[in-house]
Amino acid sequence: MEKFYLTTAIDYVNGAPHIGHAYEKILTDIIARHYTQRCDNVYFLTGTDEHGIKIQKTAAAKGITPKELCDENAQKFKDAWKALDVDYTKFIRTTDEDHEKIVQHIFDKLLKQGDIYKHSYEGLYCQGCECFLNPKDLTEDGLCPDHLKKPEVVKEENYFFKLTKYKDAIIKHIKDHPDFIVPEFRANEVINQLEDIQDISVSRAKSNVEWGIDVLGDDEQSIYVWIDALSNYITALGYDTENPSENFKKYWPANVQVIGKDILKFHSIYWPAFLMALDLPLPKHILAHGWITIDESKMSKSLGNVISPTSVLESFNLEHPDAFRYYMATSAPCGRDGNYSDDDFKEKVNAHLANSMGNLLNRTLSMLVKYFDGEVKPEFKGENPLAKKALGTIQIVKKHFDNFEIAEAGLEITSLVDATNKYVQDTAPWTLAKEEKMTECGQVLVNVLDVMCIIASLIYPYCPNIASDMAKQLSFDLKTKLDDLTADNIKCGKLISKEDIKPVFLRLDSELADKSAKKQ
Ligand code: ME8
Repeated sequence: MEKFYLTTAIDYVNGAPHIGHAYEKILTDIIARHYTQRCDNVYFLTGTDEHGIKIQKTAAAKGITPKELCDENAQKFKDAWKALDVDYTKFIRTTDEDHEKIVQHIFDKLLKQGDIYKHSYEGLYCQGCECFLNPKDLTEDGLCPDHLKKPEVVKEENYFFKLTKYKDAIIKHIKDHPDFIVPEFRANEVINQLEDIQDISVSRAKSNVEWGIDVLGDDEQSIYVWIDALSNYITALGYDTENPSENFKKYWPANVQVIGKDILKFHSIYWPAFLMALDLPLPKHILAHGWITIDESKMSKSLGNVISPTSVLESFNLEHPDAFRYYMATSAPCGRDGNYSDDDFKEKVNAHLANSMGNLLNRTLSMLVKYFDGEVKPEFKGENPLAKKALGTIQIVKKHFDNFEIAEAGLEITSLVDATNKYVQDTAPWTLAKEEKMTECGQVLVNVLDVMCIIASLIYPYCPNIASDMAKQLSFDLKTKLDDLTADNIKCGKLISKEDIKPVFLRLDSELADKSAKKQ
């Protein structure tokens, strides 16, 4: 694998990040970190979507300029991703000057080649979706089905993109590439939506929406959000209509574009059509994840249950985000909705990270110190009955990642931890020591520690801090690529002293912090 380019959706900056946004960024970061274990050139793009009527109105209501609102909130997203160890390569803002300039070139090119045309239009506009809705998609009461708000009637002369021209080609692409839309069950939804697709408005009258990128040579129109927002995936790499950068040539097409199920239509219909019009290849996969609910209900400002990701870290006094990352990524299979609850979070991470994985390492190293003064002797090395399962797990995890089954891969790692724990239970090294079968006892401990290196490596994308603490105590190089891992990872000689053994994850036993402290 020569390169791996992956992107997230870019978030609207009319508010602060919540754990739904965090879920997506964590998932993508986990995929990115996994592929750094398989290839040297991983490029991970995220950012913020800063134009449009919603931002304009929110800023006006706060009595600040849209740019001030964007600056303030974009920083909150960056801060949150830092706290969650989301290690992106680039953070793009759609108000970046070079992005704006390239979007103008893209628009101009499509206009000149006839894919964009001017047209007078009356339609139902939903601000929540930032798009015109088809009357047949509204609820019985005439509301937007996603935002449960009545769309506005908008009559304007706008520029339109000839989406209908690309309909057949998109349907063919989806049918010819069953893994283009992940999970596959969503492809049918998209095909149905394509059936009655119409040309789409790609600009707004400046008199209505001022906060947007200007259309070159037309003072009265600004480029409307989706063509601006979607282009970020190529402008960030330095695409330009005339002279695309080396970086662009190296990384495009994206290997996977991670988005929420609510914006799948834009990514699997509009985006492929724009790319086809620009004569560019389509991304390999669009991964549509599910939505995160809180205590089984939809997160919403009106319900007052919107949770910020950093407040979860604070209320549990977590020194790093690993437990939250692990929980979010394994809470539900990728394309399905997941749920966050404080109790479930505490129970799962205590069970998986503290009791099973953390304790296993701690106990094993403690026995090595107790019986052998922390020394690995050459006679402790030999055939490892856990090797087959451990090496097999690496292959299964890789396969899950290739299918973007991130939760399933996480559970596979837990299953290796369980099998290793069972091995310790069955072989009872403490009994072997009591019976003075010291070589056998040492063999069991080293077998376990060899597997712990594999576990550290596999858990790294989910829990980079815990993995690094594990690797340190095992004198194992976490940068080892997955394909270079063997079942023989522990070196002979003194491995560790008593004072260097430290638990990699402490149980969350404290009383749950006052939940209201977490509400935004
Ligand atoms: O849609 N659970 O921005 P956005 C899981 N700017 N994911 C959620 C979620 C939840 N409760 N709520 C939101 C936009 N998301 C556009 C995208 S891309 C070129 C432009 C996800 O801030 C949502 O599905 O409304 C989307 O993928 C991302 O957060 C940003 O949502």
